[in-house]
Amino acid sequence: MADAPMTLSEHLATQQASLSTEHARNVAALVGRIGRVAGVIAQELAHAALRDRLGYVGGSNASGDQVKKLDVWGHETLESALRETRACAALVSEESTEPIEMETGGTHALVVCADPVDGSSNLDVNGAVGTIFSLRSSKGKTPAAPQALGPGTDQIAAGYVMYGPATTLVYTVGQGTHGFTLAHETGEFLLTYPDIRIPRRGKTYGINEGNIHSWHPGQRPFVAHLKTPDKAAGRPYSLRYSGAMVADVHRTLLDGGLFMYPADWSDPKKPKAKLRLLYEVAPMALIMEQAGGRASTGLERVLDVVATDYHQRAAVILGSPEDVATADEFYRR
Ligand code: AFP
Repeated sequence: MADAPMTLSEHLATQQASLSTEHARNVAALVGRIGRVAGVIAQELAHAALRDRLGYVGGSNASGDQVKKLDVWGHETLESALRETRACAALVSEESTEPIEMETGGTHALVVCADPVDGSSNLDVNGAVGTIFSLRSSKGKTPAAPQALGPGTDQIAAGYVMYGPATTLVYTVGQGTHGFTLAHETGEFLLTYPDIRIPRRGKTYGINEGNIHSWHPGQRPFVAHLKTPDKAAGRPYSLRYSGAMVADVHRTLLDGGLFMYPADWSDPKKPKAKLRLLYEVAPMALIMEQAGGRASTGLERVLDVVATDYHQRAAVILGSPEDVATADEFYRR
């Protein structure tokens, strides 16, 4: 009889070697709690239409986006769960303009950067959505949130939850990238994708082509290259785009290829990106690199980008290493 798959908490215990003891305990507490919150969010999403949870609350968030009821509910649910662990020193959330400092149980508590409900434009159309999180050291400082500002290489752990036909949690603490599936009957996440390795090249690309006129001069010819038939090179690639970064990154991680959200270069002196660095782009870059992939802005490695603002935006081209390398070549031309 095959062994029962490892649970998330059992797996977290195997990932401790690369972490200091205190950090290890807090990472396990926070990732474990985020896993339990994900089970609650999955339930709520499945019944949202029945519980009048769809639609907008009115007003906008830190990034000027209109806010959905589930955005606020997701943020509040995550915030109270993290507070209970006493392992979270501060929460930087897409749904809160200012970081939220928290009481902790020790000096090695962590700063959590999170997008509680990513892809909220998919909520009312029953499309895939997700939760994205990143853990950084508070360095024992108060206030703790400013310690989250810095390069993506400072991340101690990162992960996401995808709410699709199944609920999947993927995370890394710098020892590879691993995926779990929620067993709804027990509420446990079970290891179903150990040590994910992204294919060196893919067959699909994800990008909002509606923005083609504002792309960097290297981006347009690169996408044209992906569409140009070349049997030997496995081209043309097919376009796959869901509108939720978590769903597009998850497909890319398992199947290879690319997910891209380039900056708006209408004014080359001031390129404007859309996705948020601390709780979207940097965590996905760490997950991708730990699976053998790459993540670039087109001009530099994402993990080298230094965050100086909590809701800072950054361009991203991530996925199969050979495909991202080709994109960088087009940007350098
Ligand atoms: P929302 O959470 O506001 O729906 O934004 C989703 C997102 O941040 C990311 O998940 C998507 O990849 C991207 O924005 C979609 O943006 P476009 O609608 O401009 O394609």
